[in-house]
Amino acid sequence: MNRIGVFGGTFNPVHIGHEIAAVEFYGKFELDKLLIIPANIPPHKKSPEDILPQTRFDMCRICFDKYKSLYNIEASDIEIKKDGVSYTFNTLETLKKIYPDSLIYFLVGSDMFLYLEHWHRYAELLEMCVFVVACRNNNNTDRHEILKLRENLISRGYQIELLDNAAFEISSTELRDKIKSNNYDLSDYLSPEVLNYIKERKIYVLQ
Ligand code: DND
Repeated sequence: MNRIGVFGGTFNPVHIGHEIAAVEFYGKFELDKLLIIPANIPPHKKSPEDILPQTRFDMCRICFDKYKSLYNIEASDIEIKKDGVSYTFNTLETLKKIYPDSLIYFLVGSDMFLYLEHWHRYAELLEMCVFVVACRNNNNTDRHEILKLRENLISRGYQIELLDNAAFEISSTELRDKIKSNNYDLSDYLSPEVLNYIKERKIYVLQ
């Protein structure tokens, strides 16, 4: 059975924490394909009105294009092509039609995993894919909460895996704030392609 990985996000912007987690995910779960899927409108956040979905998609595309010769990873426009809110349930339903004989692995950061019970059609979602949890920080309280929730879900028959990645503590919000204050010393956090794209188009800069 093929293994299709999915990594969904707002990716506003996509950063090195996302990139490292995605590549580790691909390798550890021996994926046949990994789709990076930026949301059109994320269900749980205020819509990033100033940044077009197409712009967030373009940043993902240029970020992950460099892996093409090595891995089967690509940015997918499946959510941004649809109007409205991008519920993961709907996306997985569509992917299950496109890849009927595949097992879907969905990568989430620890913050999103702990929020999972608030996701649209949460119980059904848990039956549609294997959730894989990536650490976002080295906080032991978070880790304890993740293990507790994982144990609970596994005892109810669901499949939850841990990426066991080395945490890379950065968030898109922090990066946007740095750019807004004209701090472009971000080569430790953004891949060069994405940083150039942001600089050239003056994205996130207060006008
Ligand atoms: P975010 O906007 O939180 O992603 O969205 C994550 C995914 O969850 C999207 O596909 C949403 O559509 C889906 N979701 C959320 C809530 C409700 C529902 C669906 C629903 O259907 O009802 P970000 O752009 O902030 O980050 C992308 C992913 O990367 C997230 O899972 C985040 O936790 C993770 N992440 C990191 N992982 C490892 N190291 C780091 C990370 N920073 C973010 N440094």
